[in-house]
Amino acid sequence: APRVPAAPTDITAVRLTPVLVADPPLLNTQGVHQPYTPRLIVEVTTAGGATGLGETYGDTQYLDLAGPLADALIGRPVTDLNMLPRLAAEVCGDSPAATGAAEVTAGGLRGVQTADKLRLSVLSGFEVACLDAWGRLTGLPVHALLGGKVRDRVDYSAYLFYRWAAHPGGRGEPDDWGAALDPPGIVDQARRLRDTYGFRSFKLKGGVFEPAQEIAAIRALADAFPGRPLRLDPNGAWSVPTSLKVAHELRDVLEYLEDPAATTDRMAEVASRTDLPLATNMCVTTFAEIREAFTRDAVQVVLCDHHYWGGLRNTRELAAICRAFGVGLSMHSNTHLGISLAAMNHVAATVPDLRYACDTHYPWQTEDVLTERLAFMDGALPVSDAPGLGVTLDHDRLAALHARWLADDGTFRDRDDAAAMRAADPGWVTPRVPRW
Ligand code: GKR
Ligand code: MG
Repeated sequence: APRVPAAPTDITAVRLTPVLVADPPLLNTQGVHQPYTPRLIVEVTTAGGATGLGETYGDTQYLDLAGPLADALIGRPVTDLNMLPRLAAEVCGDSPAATGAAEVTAGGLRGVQTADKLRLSVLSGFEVACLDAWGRLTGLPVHALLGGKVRDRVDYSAYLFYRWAAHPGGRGEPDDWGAALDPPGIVDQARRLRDTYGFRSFKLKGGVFEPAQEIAAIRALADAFPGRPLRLDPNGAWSVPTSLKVAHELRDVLEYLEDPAATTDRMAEVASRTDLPLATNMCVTTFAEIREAFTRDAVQVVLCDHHYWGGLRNTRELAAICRAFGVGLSMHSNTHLGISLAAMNHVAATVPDLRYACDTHYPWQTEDVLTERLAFMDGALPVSDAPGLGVTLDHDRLAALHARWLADDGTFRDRDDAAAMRAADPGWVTPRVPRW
């Protein structure tokens, strides 16, 4: 049959490159970050000669789904974004990651894991790459393709972590941050992040030490940065009474308390007995979880992550639902590179009522696959008006981080904070919640 000439927006190639990115020894309630964390870089090329970039989680179960989806995209236009979920369900439906045990497994730090959520996380990387390519073809920034920006800069908060000076056994890449394991260490870390990037609000990853110790760290931050918005996030490690005690003790200094308790039930109970707003990136992580949490007033702020919510356009849908319920919206982050940060910045720029500074791990990632790192100014990222995401891939850097992934014997290809902790504490098991 005669070949139909491809339109400029038609996808002609999709390249998937798993990488391992250096990650410092940041502590959380499940363990410690691995020396290297997997991410997946997606490149979508069109007949018109544009290549768009996307990024998502790079653990094996995500890679298993990304391959078939990449094949299925060939010949489709980058503008066909509403088709992505159906296409992903069709091509990924019978993959091992999308069946059986993956149907619902309890949480981790990002809430329930379901086959749908896995697929959405994978397709988010493709959605962003398609938007980037579409923007490059038309000369429009991604925010314009989402309806246009409503702000020129997006605020971010300093993400503070208890941490060791180095990974156990001399693994990983060294850095000069030193250890932060007590209130003065956390305040020093906050000062350095403020001085370097201009951040004006501060989030402490908690659930690592006894709550009294973490309360003391927040008090020390409040003394060091009077009036600045502060947040504490133990990733669901506390019981309802502990959550209430912390909420009571920190009610005058916290902007919100993030995921003090691990389930919607417990969050609802906490919320009913404190005026302090509760935020979550754990109990509302899918559209299916919204109704119960919102109607029970279990959470007052949802921290969206465009990866597991299924992309930038779904993030805007979530924002609309939050608006309807009077629930605040901000952004969650996990270990990520500049492509994801650029994507997050574009969508954040389009959400009308973004009242909280977004989270980002980016300052902890000294490696990137971009020719130029994104630069915070006064705690904010300017919104790019360049075509697409406005970032450029450094092919050599990508190749180097991919070579690290290829050379890995499987130890780091799936993020496992408990396993990383066992390098220091061989008896460590993922703590049961509530831990305190
Ligand atoms: O990077 O250790 C970490 C965080 O705990 C991350 O895994 C969480 O998903 O940052 C996240 C959060 O806000 O819960
Ligand atoms: Mg959180």
